[in-house]
Amino acid sequence: EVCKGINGLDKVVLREGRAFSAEVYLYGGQVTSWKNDHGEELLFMSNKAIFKPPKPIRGGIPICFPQFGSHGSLEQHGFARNRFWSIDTDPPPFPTASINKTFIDLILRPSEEDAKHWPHSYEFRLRVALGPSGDLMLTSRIRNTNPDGKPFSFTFAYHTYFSVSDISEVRVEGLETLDYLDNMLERERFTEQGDAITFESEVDKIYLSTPTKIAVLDHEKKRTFVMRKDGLPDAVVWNPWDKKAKAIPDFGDDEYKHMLCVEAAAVEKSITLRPGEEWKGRLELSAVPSSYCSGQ
Ligand code: TA6
Repeated sequence: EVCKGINGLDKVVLREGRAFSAEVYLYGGQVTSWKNDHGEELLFMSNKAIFKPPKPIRGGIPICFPQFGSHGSLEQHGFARNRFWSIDTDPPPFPTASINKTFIDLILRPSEEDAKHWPHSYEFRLRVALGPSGDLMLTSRIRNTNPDGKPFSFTFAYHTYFSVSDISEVRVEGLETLDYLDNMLERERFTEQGDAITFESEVDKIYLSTPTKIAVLDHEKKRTFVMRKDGLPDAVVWNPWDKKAKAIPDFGDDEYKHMLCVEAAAVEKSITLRPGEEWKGRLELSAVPSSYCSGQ
């Protein structure tokens, strides 16, 4: 249902089963909560998150569009996460994948202000769906509606903040041996070593041509987040660690220990749409019990 969230901002709550739930704010079209059947919160939300436009909300799943990062003319990660979306009452038929799910359809349309910096017309439809087993699915459909025949290009990310018990006991599987651009070294290209990725310092890497499925294993909780993606070839892995965390005003000093961003993205190669063309990017998250013991 639609209700008032923090600071009176509108949010939609989706519920399934005993206690599965998800929340998405119209501000930013941002998922801010995803709970399992025990009502446990699975996404990280900073205690210092500022739910006040035009600041982006620190946590959940910010939408980075039409630009990932700060390498362009727009604000960092583009404007979609800093705008008010509306509920889409007449969406075009969505893929059948959403059948028997509880979902909400949101839409973002260009504003005069944004057109000054990104002079294109588009429709960005976002469906947030909660499956009967509590899996969370985000489907973005972006269409070029330029009347003047002009194509446009964009980069994109679902900037997902996973909640983890202890970052030093987290492992990521699925990115081994892949090339990545290191955002801490001017996006210089490297190749990842051969075994699962673990964390002991700041990391900010854009993995390229990644598999559909990536796993984030939380040792203490004996829980694995499984991320499946379509239309999003890259995956960004980010933890600010202590020094960077202290420098981020809406991020608690110690909170880096309890979060990891693994982001389904299209960064290395931008996506180009001609008028009338539509791009679809899907993210599906599930949280399953895992028998992972650290150091394995
Ligand atoms: O996801 C990685 C990243 O690009 C990092 O470089 C860091 O800036 C992070 O995004 C958070 O960006 P934000 O604008 O939300 O503070």
